[in-house]
Amino acid sequence: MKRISLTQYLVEQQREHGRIPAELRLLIEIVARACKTIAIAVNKGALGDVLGSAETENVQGEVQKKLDIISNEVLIEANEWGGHLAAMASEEMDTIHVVPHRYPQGEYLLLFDPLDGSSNIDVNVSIGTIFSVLRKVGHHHGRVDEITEEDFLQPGRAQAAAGYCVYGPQTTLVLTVGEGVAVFTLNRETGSWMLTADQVQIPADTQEFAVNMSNLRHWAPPVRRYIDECLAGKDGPRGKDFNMRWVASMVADVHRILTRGGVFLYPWDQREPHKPGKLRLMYEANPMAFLVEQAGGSATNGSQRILDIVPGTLHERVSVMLGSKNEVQRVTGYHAD
Ligand code: P6P
Repeated sequence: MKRISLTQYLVEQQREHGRIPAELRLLIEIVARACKTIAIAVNKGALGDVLGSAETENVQGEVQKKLDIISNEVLIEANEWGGHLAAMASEEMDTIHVVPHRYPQGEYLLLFDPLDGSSNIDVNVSIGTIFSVLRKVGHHHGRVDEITEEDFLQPGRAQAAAGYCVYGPQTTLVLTVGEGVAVFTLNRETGSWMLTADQVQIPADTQEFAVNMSNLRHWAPPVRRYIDECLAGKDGPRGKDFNMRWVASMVADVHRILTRGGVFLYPWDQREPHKPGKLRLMYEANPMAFLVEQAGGSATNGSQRILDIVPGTLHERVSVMLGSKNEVQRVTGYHAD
């Protein structure tokens, strides 16, 4: 494949499909550049003053790592001035961040988990940035600060773009604007994102599941049945053996599934029955579901397509089953039984 840069890819996509207007192209390029800055901070590890806890808590009540805060600030500062955005939302911020009056406002809303997989930062396991792009809907007249949290509460099928960056052995940016999934690898000599895969497809079948098995006793029966059948192997109802992977970094687990297939489960469990799941809908499940569906896979919460869920609040959680279409349909079907 001829290696083209992210910029050339975006310009050619706009020329061919008209789905990347200038403001969206600017947004994507700015987020991609911010991910490069985050990658540099992450790669410093113990050599930079970036590891360990920041001794603060986020809206989820989770202790924040220094890199969580650094990554969040990088994304806010990179996106404030461009005139492409009206507001931003982040796992690390209680409320939305409206673009300050001193800058022009644009049509897009950007949501992100600036550094997902924080529990892996200090032990040098792949982590990542997840982002989702929505359009400002409705009509706002007059003052810019009319943008409210309500404007963000759109179902995932409304996304204009979604992607993630994996800070791993390679630094990889994965992106969709609704025309399939493209993968870019960072060329560290030139600092350019170079196209290394396009129109990624997830195999419909798999023999690999990703789940945190230590929660087994807390799962609802349909999930328990699905995993038990995988564990029963070729002599069981599935007639084939399964392998398991669990990186505990969603971007790493999803990237493996986009690369070679698999099914990822973070289901509801009875530990905190009032919570529908652990993962956040707006800036984890929705962008990943958009990417997975664009690559021919499926993503449900056990009963409905994740991209159809109408959000009630910005930081709401959701049960997640995503990946190889036939496996997601099977485990979702067990919920209907
Ligand atoms: P557990 C990381 O903290 C995260 O939000 C996802 O990236 C990951 O899939 C999940 O939580 C891991 O959760 O309970 O296995 O540590």
